[in-house]
Amino acid sequence: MKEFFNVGKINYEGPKSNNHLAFKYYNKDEVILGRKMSEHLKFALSWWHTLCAKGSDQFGENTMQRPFDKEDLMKEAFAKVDAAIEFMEKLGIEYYCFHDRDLAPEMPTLEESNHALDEVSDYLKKRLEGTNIKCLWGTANCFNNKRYLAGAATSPQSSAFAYAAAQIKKAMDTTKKLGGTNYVFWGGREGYDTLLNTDTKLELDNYATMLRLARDYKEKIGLNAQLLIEPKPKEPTKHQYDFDVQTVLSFLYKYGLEKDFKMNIEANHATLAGHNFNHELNIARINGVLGSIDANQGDMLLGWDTDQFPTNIYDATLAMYEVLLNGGLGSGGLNFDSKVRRQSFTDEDLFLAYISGMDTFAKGLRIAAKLYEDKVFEKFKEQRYSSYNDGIGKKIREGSITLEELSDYALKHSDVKNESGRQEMLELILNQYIFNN
Ligand code: XLS
Ligand code: CA
Ligand code: CA
Repeated sequence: MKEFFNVGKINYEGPKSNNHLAFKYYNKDEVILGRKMSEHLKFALSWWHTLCAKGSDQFGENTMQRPFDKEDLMKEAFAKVDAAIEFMEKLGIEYYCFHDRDLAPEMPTLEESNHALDEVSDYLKKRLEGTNIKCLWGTANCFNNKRYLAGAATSPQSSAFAYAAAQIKKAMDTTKKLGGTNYVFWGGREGYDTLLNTDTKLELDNYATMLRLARDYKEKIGLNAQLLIEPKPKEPTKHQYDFDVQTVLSFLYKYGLEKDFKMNIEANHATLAGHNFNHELNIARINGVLGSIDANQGDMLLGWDTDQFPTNIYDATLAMYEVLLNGGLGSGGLNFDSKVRRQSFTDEDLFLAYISGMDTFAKGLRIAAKLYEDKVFEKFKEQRYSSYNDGIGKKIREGSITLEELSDYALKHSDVKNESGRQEMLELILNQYIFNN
């Protein structure tokens, strides 16, 4: 088969290498904390940003021409399958994620769109036989078409709700066919811009109904995949309903869906919500819903979701630290929901971006593993909260205390002895681990 990319296989050459087209930290078979790096870091290619993004933005046209571009959109869809496999094999990426409409184009009717998706996914399935490439997750694009201008599951139009349901059904069938281990719900346009025209109660009830229907359908067809919700606070709507992990959690509990969904945490969405990436991972972890990661980063000077390849070593370290504390990501992985910048229009830029992102997380894993082994922060926290280990503290921890008892205690012990939180020391230690590992 003819090659699309004029770049060879990307190998691990170690930290001293000056070859940009080589890994410095990602050494897939190297064992860290008893598992191969490739098992800790199940990197996934995003079909949309990698194969479909062409560099256009709100102000300008496409800047990228790809070797698989074709006049005929179906021919292009098949060529993208071949190009994606070549790209993943060259980089040693073992997973991919897709929206229904990235795999195959939207056609004039739903029936034709379904048929197109069947054809391309059949081809993808066949082409993947004998490779070690797998589907991390599938999803439905229920936000692009103008029928979804006011949302899909939260649209004021019941026919839009029904159309979205049909797309989700088909995307779940396709995910099952491709052996996907997760299925994602990103809120798309599930939110609103003004309360003057919005019935939030009905919209949220309907959103829960859609999720319930999807959960039931998953059971019915035996789709063996974790359902994931991807929180995001704003964009495209001003108020997205899935604001952050805590908001989504209370929504799931309210509607009795908390056992059925975990979360796909995106770094850039965390910061848009005014949180750190590791805050969102942490809150998901302690609530048992850390499912998968969208490994990108934003630009703090821009107020929108820039979906850049991750290069921030602090974020990657602290993210991998949470992943290690979580005991891994189970069926989840690290999806590069990332696109090259508009001015980086060559195919080589695409390779460099992935290498850089994979190396950033590999280095983050290496540092996090050391922190984890040495229990640096955990030991400090243990000491910091030790007043809850016995006496009155133990009773508080166990919830076996009354306000009267606490009042009696405080009357006798009014001398609260605080200890330094030692933030500067901990940051200094974190830096030492980053510098030395
Ligand atoms: C957009 C989302 C999207 C989801 C999949 O902000 O991150 O890419 O991951 O629909
Ligand atoms: Ca995003
Ligand atoms: Ca994403």
